[in-house]
Amino acid sequence: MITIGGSDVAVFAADVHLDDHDPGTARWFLDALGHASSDATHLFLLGDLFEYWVGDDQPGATVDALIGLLHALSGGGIKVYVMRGNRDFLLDRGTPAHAGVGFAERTKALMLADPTIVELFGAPTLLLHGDSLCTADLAYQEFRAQSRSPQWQESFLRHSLAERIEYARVLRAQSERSKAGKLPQWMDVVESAVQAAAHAHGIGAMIHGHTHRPARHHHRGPDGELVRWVLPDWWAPEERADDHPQRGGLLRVSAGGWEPIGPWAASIAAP
Ligand code: LP5
Ligand code: MN
Repeated sequence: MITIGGSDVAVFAADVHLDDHDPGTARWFLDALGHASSDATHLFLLGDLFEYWVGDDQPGATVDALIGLLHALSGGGIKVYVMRGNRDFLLDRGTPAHAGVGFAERTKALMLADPTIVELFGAPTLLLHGDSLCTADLAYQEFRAQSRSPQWQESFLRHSLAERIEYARVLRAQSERSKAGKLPQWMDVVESAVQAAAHAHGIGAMIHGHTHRPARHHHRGPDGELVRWVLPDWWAPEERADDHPQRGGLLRVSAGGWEPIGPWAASIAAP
């Protein structure tokens, strides 16, 4: 088990949705990671780092910049962990024709299973992307089950890069259309799924993203108190109206406590 304690500093982020079409968000996130890395010992990226991921041959200046930064952080002694999300579940799954180096090797990051338990300053803490807790979204859960099967992934990865990018774009558009017809509560976590995960793993804290509803929740369940941190999504495009503030932020955990950093901090009440 990954154990974090003593003078360690762990930093968490999710849902950055990096893409060449949004250089503003990419620059902001890379800057934030650069700053946070001045005293971080562990960095956890909990899914949907990329807008989509079609295989480890995915091209792009933003991809290259992020890979370069993660490689530099790893080289500087920071332990970098990457969990796959629902947009980038193909990270480090290769491509059939890919003789080159995979995502984990290029970044020197460790890929994390979803979910993963870490010991965080004495508290067993469950890390997840968060989509597995959205059990009321039946259409999504069906798609999730299908697209996580190794057979489906293998057959998808056999397509050319151009075809895979086209599929990803079509699916992204379909996802936006399909979300417009869903009730907001279908796209949030389901309390019974949260309680079941806490019970199954015997944890008292949980950190996830995916829902884009940043918060610190306190749940009371049969096994006692559960604190659930929901990380924000990142959004700071260059062409942004002033009445649309940028979204994003990191969660920093040290012996001194849990500290949201960035715009989302203002929305989190003191414990
Ligand atoms: O991502 P977000 O926040 O918009 O919405 C998610 C759910 N949507 C997704 C899809 C991703 O956005 C796109 C993933 C791109 C991956 C690229 C690589 C693989 C390409 C594969 C190409 C076939 O995860 C959305 C949830 C929402 O979170 C909230 O939880 O509601 O779920 C959906 O919109 C899914 C629809 O409800 C059902 C989609 C059925 C799609 C059928 C296509 C089958 C294709 C497979 C056959 C080859
Ligand atoms: Mn997600």
